[in-house]
Amino acid sequence: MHKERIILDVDTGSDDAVALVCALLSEDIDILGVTTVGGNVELKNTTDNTLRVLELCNSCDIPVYMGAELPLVSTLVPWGIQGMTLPHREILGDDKERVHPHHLPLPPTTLKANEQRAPLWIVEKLLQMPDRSVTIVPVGPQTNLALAIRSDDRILKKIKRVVMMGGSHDVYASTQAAEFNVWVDPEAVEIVLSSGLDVTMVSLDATSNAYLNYEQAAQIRAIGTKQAVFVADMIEQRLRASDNNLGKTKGKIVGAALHDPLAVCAVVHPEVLSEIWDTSFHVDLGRGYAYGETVLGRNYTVIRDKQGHQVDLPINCHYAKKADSKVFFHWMYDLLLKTKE
Ligand SMILES: [Ca+2]
Repeated sequence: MHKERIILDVDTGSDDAVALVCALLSEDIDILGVTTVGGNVELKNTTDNTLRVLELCNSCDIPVYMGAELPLVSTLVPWGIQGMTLPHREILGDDKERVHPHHLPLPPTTLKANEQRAPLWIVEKLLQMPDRSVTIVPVGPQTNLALAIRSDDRILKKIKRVVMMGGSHDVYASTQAAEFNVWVDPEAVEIVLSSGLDVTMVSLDATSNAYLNYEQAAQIRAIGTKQAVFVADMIEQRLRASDNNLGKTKGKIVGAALHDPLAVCAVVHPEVLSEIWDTSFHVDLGRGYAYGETVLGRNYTVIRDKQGHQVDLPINCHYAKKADSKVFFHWMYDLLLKTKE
């Protein structure tokens, strides 16, 4: 059976951890390697957390490569909010209360990341691969992919497509305008969106639309394996971290979005996504209130070619606005059920 060859780029992270578990369990996916980036927590933690998840899934043979700790540009202005926040992620509170614990509640591991750094490995690995054969799945800031593209643009023809978790159109996000993964490294995402690659954006709108609840967490927990119990723990941790929860009914929290595994699901089950706009999105790089916003290319701005004819903005992504939470949950549940075998 044809497997999707992927490189999973993570900032693990509670939902990255679930994305990893699902990707490792899926028989439809062949993971060439996992690359880590600073984001939800610092790079040393995202890497350690990633290795712990690999051990949980008995997948110690999957190579892990550490990537970029800091974004390309956004922290360079000392008074910029990214510059004040991102280098100081350790002070943000107790692990049990956080949406993203510094240390996942898994045993420490002796597994180590490879010596080679992620952007260099991405270039080296992709150049060995057939054309259009690898899907890149970034579910954190896209610094590693942007650095790889800028290092050697011959990799572009090796990439089949990018299925990213990030961007938003309507749903509230890290700032008044920006979704977290794009907000951390806006320039990196713009490099990817401008690269000509086939990009599917699994947006915050879509992931927020496919939230999971306590009942579903209990169903997963009842499977009883260590992987299922861990995933249930992560869902419940996100449900408890109330300030990041969605799906409130009469003020009561009924659901929590698990953003990153939805992107993995979309790689092998594209039908989980709906309201897909083939359109033009670009990232605001202006360092004002909208810095890091994914801006929809409406036809308000008239662009003319050299002959004066109006031209449409080129389509640069498939933007998924909605997702089916039932398809998403059953995919995850069925994968975890296999851990009983
Ligand atoms: Ca993430």
